[in-house]
Amino acid sequence: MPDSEFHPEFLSALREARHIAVLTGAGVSAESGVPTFRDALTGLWSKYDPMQLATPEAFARDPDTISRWYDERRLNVLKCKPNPAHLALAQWQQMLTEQGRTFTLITQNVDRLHQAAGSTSVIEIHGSLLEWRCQVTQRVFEYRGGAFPHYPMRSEAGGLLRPNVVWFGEALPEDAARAAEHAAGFCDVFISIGTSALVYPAAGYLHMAKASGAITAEINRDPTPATETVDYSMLGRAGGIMPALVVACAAAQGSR
Ligand code: BJW
Repeated sequence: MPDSEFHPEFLSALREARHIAVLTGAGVSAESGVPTFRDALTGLWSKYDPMQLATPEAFARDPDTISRWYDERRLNVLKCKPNPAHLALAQWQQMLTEQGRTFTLITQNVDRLHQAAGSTSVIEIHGSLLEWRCQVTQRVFEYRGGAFPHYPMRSEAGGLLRPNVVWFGEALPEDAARAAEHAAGFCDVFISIGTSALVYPAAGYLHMAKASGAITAEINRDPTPATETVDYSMLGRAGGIMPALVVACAAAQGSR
């Protein structure tokens, strides 16, 4: 996407902004080979509905199947590398921080690819696939090894190990939720990237930002329920648009 295709008033808002907040979703990792949440079920898993699997009730009913699903996804994520969208976001954070501005990255993604790209202080509101939590002690283990030897796994305390992600009906981690809400209410520009904007409370952050007076934008392959609400909508691949946006911002800043 050439710079000239970004709305000049959007670039001007980014140039003036002191605080920028970005919310990312599965679309940002799609070009790394991580299936999006709603596309995640292929092959043997195609008979399942992801909305039914990502619940505490499903794990209680069938911990074997749910552990297997998450372990397969964990093994896939470990093979994936950050793509140009992740790298551009990390570069943008560094650039803005050096200019004394704040950049807050809130992610719904559970793959840790933002961190692998070099982003720091990432707010993970839906947890991480690389971590598992003992249901008895609540102790969290990061596990980057090969497939688990059997399913479900138990901790040394005897508790079932569950993925340390946030399932439907569960509360978001308190610190992450507080930090995300603060960033949404405090920013001058809020950008939602690669998310279907269907899952709350994440989808509400954009509305919070707008209500607090921020300029809002969306970058997504397909239209979403937020498309009509945002000030600027850019339809396309995050891996194409994000690097071009960061270049355009650097150029606009340099010409001040
Ligand atoms: C590209 C692209 C490319 C592709 N470039 N783009 C208010 C209203 C209605 C309902 C609720 C509400 N508040 C709460 C609810 C209930 C529920 C909810 O939102 N339900 C809706 C489905 C209706 N929310 C919850 O239950 C939340 N908890 C909660 O509110 O708790 C309250 C509570 C308080 C106190 C005590 C107890 C409870 C929790 C939500 C947790 C969501 N967890 C998941 C699973 C994580 C683990 C896992 O991965 O398995 O998080 S669900 C799933 O959705 C995952 C994702 O992070 C999340 C968002 O999905 P995302 O990222 O948007 O992905 P997709 O696949 O949907 O979309 C990808 C997009 O990318 C598409 O649009 C493509 O076009 C695009 N794309 N390629 C750019 N290259």
